[in-house]
Amino acid sequence: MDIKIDDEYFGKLAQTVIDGDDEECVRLVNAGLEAGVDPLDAVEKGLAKGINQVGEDFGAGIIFLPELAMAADVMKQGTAILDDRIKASGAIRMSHGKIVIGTIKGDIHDIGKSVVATVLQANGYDVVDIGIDIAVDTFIDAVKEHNADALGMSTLLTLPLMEMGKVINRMSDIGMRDSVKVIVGGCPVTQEFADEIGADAVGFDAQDAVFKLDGLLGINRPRAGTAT
Ligand code: B12
Repeated sequence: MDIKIDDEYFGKLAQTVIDGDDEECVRLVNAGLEAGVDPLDAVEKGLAKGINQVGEDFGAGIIFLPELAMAADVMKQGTAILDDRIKASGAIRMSHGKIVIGTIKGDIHDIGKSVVATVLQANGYDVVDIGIDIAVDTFIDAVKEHNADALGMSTLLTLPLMEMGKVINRMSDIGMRDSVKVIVGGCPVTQEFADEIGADAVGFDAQDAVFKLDGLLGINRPRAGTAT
């Protein structure tokens, strides 16, 4: 089937993420690639628009957790195909910086952290998602190994909150703190708590994570609702 690569195509691609329709997403991505779509455009003009919309709708209480998780999954399936194509073609994906992200020790909540990781990736960051229940030393080792510009830590639980402070203290002890920005998030994480443990920023949702990380790393981009 012939597909025309135009605004309508990108709009349909975005809509598959909003609808949580993985089959249609994969079909449209593959059909687009056959028709010669630039995989970067498919991510940035299509899938990213969809997940950004979903993030806003979730923040506004228009959609709920199941839709959000489904959208993140669809986005991941689409970007996996496109990332493979980008790597295979040797194209260099624009990167605003590299962030290691994980959920702290004692906490297995994965969804919010993964949504943040996906949206950061869709917005031009190299994201290394090291998973859940991550110990202090594992965070430190991953930042070193990937030479990351930033570290993101997530938790939804009150009990292990101080694990975040321990990671930051360890970073200071080994002389890593000045060269790596730290952003924290998750429902019990307040601005006051972030200040107390010496984090650089707290992100209250995925859009806010992009906004705050952009600020920390000096990235300027047009914002929704502002003239482009
Ligand atoms: C789904 C869920 C689960 C699932 C998790 C599935 C998964 N794969 O992640 C399951 C069922 C496994 C689970 C288990 C538990 N859960 Co639970 N869970 C939830 C629930 C209902 C939703 C969490 C969620 O996914 N929200 C949707 C995402 C998108 O939102 P989010 O996580 O807040 O993330 C957003 C922001 O916070 C921010 N963000 C998040 N991380 C980061 C990181 C960075 C760097 C940045 C910038 C931003 C950022 O951006 C995200 C996107 O918008 C919450 C209640 C709630 N409404 O939050 C309880 C909740 C978090 N769970 C709770 C509890 C107690 C538990 C258990 C301990 C229960 C038990 N007794 O076993 C266990 C945890 C065991 C453990 N060791 O971790 C409590 C926590 C209470 C507390 N303050 O400590 C809550 C609040 C429920 C409650 N009201 O009691 N849970």
